Amino acid sequence: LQRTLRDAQDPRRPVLGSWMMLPGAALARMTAQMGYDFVLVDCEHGNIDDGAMHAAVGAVAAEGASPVVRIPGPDNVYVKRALDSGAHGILCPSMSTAEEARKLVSFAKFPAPKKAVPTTEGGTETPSRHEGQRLSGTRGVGSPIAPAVFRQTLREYIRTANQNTLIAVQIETLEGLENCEDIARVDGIDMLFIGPNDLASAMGYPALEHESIPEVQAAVQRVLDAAKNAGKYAGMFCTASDQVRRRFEQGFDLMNLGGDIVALMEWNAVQLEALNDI
Ligand code: 3PY
Repeated sequence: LQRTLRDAQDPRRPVLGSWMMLPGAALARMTAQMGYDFVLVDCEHGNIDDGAMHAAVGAVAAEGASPVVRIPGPDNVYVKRALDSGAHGILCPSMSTAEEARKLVSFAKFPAPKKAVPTTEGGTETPSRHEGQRLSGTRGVGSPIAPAVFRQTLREYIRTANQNTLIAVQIETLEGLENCEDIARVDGIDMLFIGPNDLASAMGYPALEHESIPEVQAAVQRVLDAAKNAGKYAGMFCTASDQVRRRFEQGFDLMNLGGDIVALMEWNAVQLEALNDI
């Protein structure tokens, strides 16, 4: 079952992850060992600071799963810290416009080299040998940590990271919904990921009731269609296996199956309830 995001492209089954909101390398390692394709390290709403993010990313990758960091917002510093920790991908909350999405891509991609460089054999190496050529941005070079997480040399990492790291953006605001087709078409945006609780809130409904509200479900379908029409992946926040099954059948590619807090709270609630009579 265990695969990383990079090779998890079998359309017959969803790409599955777990949502990590609590800090700890041991927790990250144990979650990855469950057989998930990815572990989402939540630095937006989770209790995960920069050091804990580094620890979680390293532990998840060491187990052969993909660490994906949800950054707090579309800020260059957050993108840099997450990718430099070795994240295989980033998830950016509340993406609102195509312009903002283009900036995010630029923060996340190394500049593609344009000029040939002399080689030791006396020839020149042309930029076309650089795999990251198609996408280009302003990401600074420097972290030795990300290459180590990818088990690459720094040179290999710089050549391949633009292609190998996934950029997912959350559609969960009214502006984002209105612009989701344009956002999906931005080169370098790989996935639209729905935050259904925030989307329902933004539409004027109670967040947790999103599953039963037709208008929210129509918006979910619109975002899914926007992603698919642009040839991009679609992801959905889920808290249970039946939701994952339904969303996969609807056409979503990637889902989380709850996460640490959901597991902790639900297991305790069920077990405590079972003892209510004594
Ligand atoms: C949402 O449901 O709004 C999310 O962003 C998941 O945390």
